[in-house]
Order: sequence, then C-alpha cells, then structure tokens
Amino acid sequence: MRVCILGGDGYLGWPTAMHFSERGHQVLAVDSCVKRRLEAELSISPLEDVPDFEQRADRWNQLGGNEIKTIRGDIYLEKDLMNEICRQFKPDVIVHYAEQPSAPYSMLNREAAAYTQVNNVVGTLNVMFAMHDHAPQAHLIKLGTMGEYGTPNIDIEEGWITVNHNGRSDRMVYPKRPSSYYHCSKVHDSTNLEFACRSWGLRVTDLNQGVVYGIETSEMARDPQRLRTSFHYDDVFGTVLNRFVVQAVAGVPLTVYGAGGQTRGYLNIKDTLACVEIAALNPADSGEFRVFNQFTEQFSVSDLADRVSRVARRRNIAVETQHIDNPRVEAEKHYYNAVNTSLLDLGLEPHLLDDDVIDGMISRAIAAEDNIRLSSIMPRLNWARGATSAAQLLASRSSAEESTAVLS
Ligand code: USQ
Repeated sequence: MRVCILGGDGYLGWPTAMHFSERGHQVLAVDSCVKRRLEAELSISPLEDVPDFEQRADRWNQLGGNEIKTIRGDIYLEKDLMNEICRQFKPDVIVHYAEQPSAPYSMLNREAAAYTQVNNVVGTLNVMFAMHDHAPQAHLIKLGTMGEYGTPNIDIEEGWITVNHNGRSDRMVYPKRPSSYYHCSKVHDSTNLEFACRSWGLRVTDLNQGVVYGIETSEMARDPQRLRTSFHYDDVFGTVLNRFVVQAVAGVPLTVYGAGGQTRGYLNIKDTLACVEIAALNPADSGEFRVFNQFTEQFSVSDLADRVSRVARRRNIAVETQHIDNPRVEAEKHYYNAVNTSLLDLGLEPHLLDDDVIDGMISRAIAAEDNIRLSSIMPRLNWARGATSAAQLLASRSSAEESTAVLS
C-alpha cells in the first residue's frame, strides 16, 4: 500500500512510519515539526535527545529498510500541501496524527487553545477536502481519543449508540463530554468526518485511542539512539505513566492528581502500531464513519502509581506517592467501562502492562537520569484558573528571553 503518515515526526508517527516500511509498504512521512518548536518555546525537552525528522529517516533508509520519504510541511498552514500529496503520492491510506496532542497545552491560555483547535480542526478539513478532490478512494485513519467521551455514568460504546426515546429508536453518534480544549478539538474533527462520510462517501476510521505508554518497538531496536522516539515526562507533553516512571527515578513523589480514581484506557505503543496496521488492512467502506476504541486495559491513576512503586522498590528505589491538588477539572471517582472489542475481533494481540514493561521503562529513565529537569515535574497549569496559570508558568521559567508569543 501507499501509506501517507501525517505527523510522521511525532511520538507515534515516527514509529508508525518505520512499522509500515518494515512490512513492505511505500511510506511518505509528513510533518511541520511544530511540536519541537512548541517544546522549545516552553523550555521543555524530552528525556533523551531525539534526532531530527530527516536524520531519522536517513538512518532508517541507510539500514536498508523500504525507503521512508519525508516532506517537511504544515497541512494546516500550507493550504495546497494535502492536494499535492494526494495528486502526486496517490495514497491508499492516510494515517493522520498531525495534531497538537497535549490537553494541558490547550488549557494554557486563549492563544494556545485557539492554536490547538484551528490547527487540529482546519488541518483535518484540509485533509478531507484534498481526499474529496483528489483521492476519494483513499482510507483515512484518524487518531481520535477516548477522552472525547469523558467519563459518563453508562458504558462507553465504540463511537455509536442506539438511543430509544419516546417510543422511537435511532443509531446515533455516542454523546461526547470532552475535558480540555484539546479533547474538544478531536470531537469537532469527529463531527466533521462523520458528515464527510455521509455527504461525500469518504471512508474513515476514527481511532479513539487511550493513553499510550512505552518507548520501544522492534524497528527502533535496530538503532536505539538514532531511530528513537520522544519520551516526555514534563507537565505539558508527558503522559501519566511516563511521568511516574521518571519521577520514581528522580526520587520525587509520584504526582497523583486529586483522589487518583481517574480511570482511563491505556495501551502499549506497540499496540498503537498494530491497531493502525489492522485498520489499514481492513479498510472502512466507502461512506462509512467507523470508530474503534483503541486501548487494551483500564487503570486508575492510583493503580498506576502503585504499580510503578512496586516495581521501583524491587530495585531498591524508594518511592512515595503524593496526592496533590488536581490541576484539572475531572471526576476523581467515577464509573468507567468502555467497549474495545472491534480491534480484538480483527486480530489485535495486546501487549499488557506487566512489571517487565515498567522495569524496562525505569532502565531507560535511569540511563538518562542526568537529563531529568525537576522543574518540569510539578503541574504548572490549572484548568479552572486558565490564563492566571499561564502567567505563573511564565514566571516559573528561568529566563525572560525564553518568553514567546504563545505565552504572552
Ligand atoms: N495525571 C495524574 N498525574 C500526573 C499526570 C496525569 O494524576 O502527573 C492524571 C490526569 O489527571 C488524568 C490521567 O492522569 O486523569 C491521564 O492524564 P495524561 O496526562 O496521561 O493523559 P491526557 O491528558 O488524558 O492525554 C493523553 C495524551 C492525548 C491522548 C489522551 C488519551 O496526551 O494526546 O488523546 O492521553 S485519553 O486520556 O484517553 O483521552
């Protein structure tokens, strides 16, 4: 297949590009590298240095893999880019990760919220229109999020639900209650995509993905330094398990927000790649807006803290857990039961979160221990206070020169 990966420089996009190349597909990876710019503006670095987009592709191509071609470009700002890609590359599959991915970032201030929503929603519109005009048979695999649903007091279905009301019944898009302007952007994308399938006959799979953890895939193992993906542990781009592992190694208490009963779906990065491949090999029908819930296990935040503590203690690393005031507005104790059978039915074989996985992540964090910045660990953004916290965040940074338009 001819596979175009949008967001091919990202935490998931780069491993996905290698995964498809390794399996003999023709891969075009596209990225504006804006996330690296946002990180620099916020004075944030991943735990380990990550080679440039083109350097990683060059390294992969030198190793004799099926060539990964790259384009450095912005699908939102460069209005003709997706048209050109659809006309020239003629993708069979477009995997779309090219969005601002951080919920905390989107809550920073008005500019960050607006950037997140315009970049994500208009970028996706550009993909949809390019497909309509130049690649109507291509299959779009769009990364959505389990956070679109929020934490309803009923079971979460896979995208659709049959509603009975006043004696009548209809199959409707499952109700959404997102919990950040980032998560809202994914809901807006889903609305636009469902409409495009209905009105233009596009074929779309929306992967409502849970929180991803892990940094190892078989392709990266071929040159762990030069093919690696990013490992964020900071308060803006770091996700919870990655953060807890680094906090344990740094010898600071694990930052459980609030009561710790917040339950979410989780999956290993290896399963992200497998799920995207399964979706690509089993495309949606023309006109079908198909939704898969992409996670393998559910955990509460306290469960994760307990697991990291237990594995760290086996290495004689003493770990404490601290329940800190929750910077987010979210339920801290709630019902959570989400269906995730579609991908399993299509053959997904999950890599579950066992102690060895956590231990492997601890080893990586120990190897990069000197890079851990303690100033990146405590949450600096507050959902409810919003812009006030942006000012606090600015003040908490070491140098005035680092301030940027985003934060001003
Ligand atoms: N949390 C803590 N302590 C921390 C960090 C987070 O208790 O130090 C809690 C949060 O309050 C939240 C849960 O852990 O209840 C998950 O937070 P997260 O930062 O790991 O993940 P989230 O903000 O939900 O976003 C991440 C990705 C996003 C993806 C989403 C999937 O950044 O791109 O869409 O996971 S989901 O959560 O299913 O919506």
